[in-house]
Amino acid sequence: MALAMVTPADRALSVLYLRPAELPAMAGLLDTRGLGAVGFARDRPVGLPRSLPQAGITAPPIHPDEPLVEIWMSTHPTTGGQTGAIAWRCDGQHLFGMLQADAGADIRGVTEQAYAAVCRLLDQEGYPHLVRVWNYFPAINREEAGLERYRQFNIGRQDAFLRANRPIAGALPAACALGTPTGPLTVYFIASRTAAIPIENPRQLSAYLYPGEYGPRSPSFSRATLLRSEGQTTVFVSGTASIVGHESLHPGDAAAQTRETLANIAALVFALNREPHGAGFTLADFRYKAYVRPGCALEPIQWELASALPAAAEVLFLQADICRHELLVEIEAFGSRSP
Ligand code: 3EB
Repeated sequence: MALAMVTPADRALSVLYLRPAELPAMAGLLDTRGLGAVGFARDRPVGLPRSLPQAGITAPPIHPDEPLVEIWMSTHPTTGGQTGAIAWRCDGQHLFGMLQADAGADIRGVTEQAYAAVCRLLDQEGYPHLVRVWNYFPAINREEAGLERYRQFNIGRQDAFLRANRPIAGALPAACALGTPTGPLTVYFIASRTAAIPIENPRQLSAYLYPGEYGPRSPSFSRATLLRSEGQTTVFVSGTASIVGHESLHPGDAAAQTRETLANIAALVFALNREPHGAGFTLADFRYKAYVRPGCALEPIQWELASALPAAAEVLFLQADICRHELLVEIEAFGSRSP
């Protein structure tokens, strides 16, 4: 059973979540229309489709409580290749890429190299616009050489964008950055031949403008991106947490953090609605991925989401560390409409 699927339109992106046992029946479709596969499990997942860029991430699903595979699909035939450490696949409009690198002692340097490789690939293949990036690496909140690893990651990411002559404010991809207990740095991304429209959140300071108290370099991401293609409007909502302005609110209170996060997502959808192609999007047009810090009870978070989101909204809960130690929950979303 597919847990969810976005209705495909012409040259459209969709995402589905499958149990590993369901993959063999999908093999033919994945070979022709698949863009990439991401396994979420406690351990290295088995049986990911070998024809696609793929990796396992040790952010285990906690609801449903079983390994899941996130599959990005196109409605058009896909082709791909391997460029250095990056496995990629594209459909003429979108390029999906997957990179893993040993995240040992120098997360800053490893991040910079990874993002430099991503920028080079996108320019070479003619999909220059980074629309959405997912980042996962171990011990995200650990201090190393006097600076938290997440803050080091931000230096590496921004330096790579600067060296590639890319903007570090304004036209940035939607993103998320989560901590895992083990494993390498995993960066996977969706890029486009055409530029996306960045959306900022009226309740939140743009992350790329965060003041120095959150680290020597600000995080390089937009609150959301809106991508128009022939037959589809796609919206990627970045990881969103209980941050208002630039401050974390409700430390230690997961239910209150969830309510604040939902208020942030609602405000973002309001901002999205002011864009010509974003008009009419509602919370019902998205599917959600909620990251919950280990040791934090799931039920209050689930309850807050159930009372605020439309009844049919699909939410996948994963366990992961959030990039500020006081944050317990972070929620991202993907939505699409056609035409
Ligand atoms: C925040 O709003 C919470 O560094 O790529 C959310 C989304 C967060 C993306 C990133 C970080 C990132 O600052 C953390």
